[in-house]
Amino acid sequence: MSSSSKKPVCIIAIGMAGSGKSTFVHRLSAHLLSKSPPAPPYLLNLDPAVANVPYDPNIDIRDTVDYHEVMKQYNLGPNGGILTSLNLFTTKFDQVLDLVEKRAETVDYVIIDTPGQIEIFTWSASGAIITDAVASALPTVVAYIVDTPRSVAPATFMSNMLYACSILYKTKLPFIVVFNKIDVEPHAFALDWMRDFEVFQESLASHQSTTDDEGAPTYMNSLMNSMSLVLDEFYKHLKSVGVSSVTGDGISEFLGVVEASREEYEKDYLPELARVRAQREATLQKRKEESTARMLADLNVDRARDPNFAAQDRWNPDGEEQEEEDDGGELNIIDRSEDPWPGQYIDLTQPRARETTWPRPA
Ligand SMILES: Nc1nc2c(ncn2[C@@H]2O[C@H](COP(=O)(O)OP(=O)(O)OP(=O)(O)O)[C@@H](O)[C@H]2O)c(=O)[nH]1
Ligand SMILES: [Mg+2]
Repeated sequence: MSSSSKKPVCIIAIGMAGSGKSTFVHRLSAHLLSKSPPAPPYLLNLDPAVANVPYDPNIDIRDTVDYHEVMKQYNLGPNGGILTSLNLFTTKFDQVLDLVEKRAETVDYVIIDTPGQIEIFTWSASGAIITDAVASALPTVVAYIVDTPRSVAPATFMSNMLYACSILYKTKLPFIVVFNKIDVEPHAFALDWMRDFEVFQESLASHQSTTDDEGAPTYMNSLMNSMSLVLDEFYKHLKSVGVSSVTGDGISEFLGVVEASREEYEKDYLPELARVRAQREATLQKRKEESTARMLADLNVDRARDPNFAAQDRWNPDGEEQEEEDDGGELNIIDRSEDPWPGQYIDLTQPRARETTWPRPA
């Protein structure tokens, strides 16, 4: 793949807790490093609560926010702590984007690993801000990681797919369903279910607890039958691929799908982004004009009522105080590839185990 002319693709790994997001990011990174010549990706870890990540991130939220300290100071539980840490990190995300953009010429992939609790990223303001910011800067795809062995029950499969559906419609980004852990459970059953909803309904009917004591379909069964029809439409907008983050199976195929998704981003997402932006600008401009017109009308009424005051009501440029200028703020997002980084801090009491020794991007 050419790295000079094209912008890098950003892959956001999202998925249920334990579905294998971090392992997938690690496998993808190892795959890219093993290419000839090696194509090291730019890796971002957004999980503040993870003890060890199996890869060496270029930007790590843990370098900026101390999750335990956030929990203590704001008196929060684990999920509130992760959410607040992510919110705090998001306030500095412009710096992250600057660092990523600096690498845009030299990397082919920017890969983002998200926190274990899926809703913290997908249903929070900061998750939306991060996704939108990245997607406006780079071609972006969502890799929705599914724990295949845990999705063999039709009900679990369907709830996972409904979640995927909600993320697709929320982000509107190219979407790849990654059936992970196929070394344990091949994903052929999932493909069959997605291809033909009748096959899914048959599996549903033969599965336990879909009928009550009298043999009538349960409410759950009827609901899922109807939902499978809804999802049938959703499946048409999806690309899916089976991988094993442990053996590396399917990773090349995944990268092929990412390349196709880049085209989809350029063809569908970018024009839509431009349209929404233009619409927002037009609405804003209209509102500005309306409020200016209203203000001028009010001013004219006031001046007509009190002509003496109107004569004094003039702007005096000498009376204005100089506003203090913002110094731009210091840089406090750390790019680990630039060693040593400003404000480097090493907690000697808690050495961080970094087992992998992948060379960091030059
Ligand atoms: N057999 C097998 N195990 C896997 C695979 N991918 C991940 N795992 C295992 O699944 C478990 C969870 O993997 P993680 O990568 O930590 O999952 P995660 O989604 O990042 O987890 P959280 O961030 O805590 O939500 C680990 O024990 C992994 O070894 C796979 O392809 N095959
Ligand atoms: Mg993880």
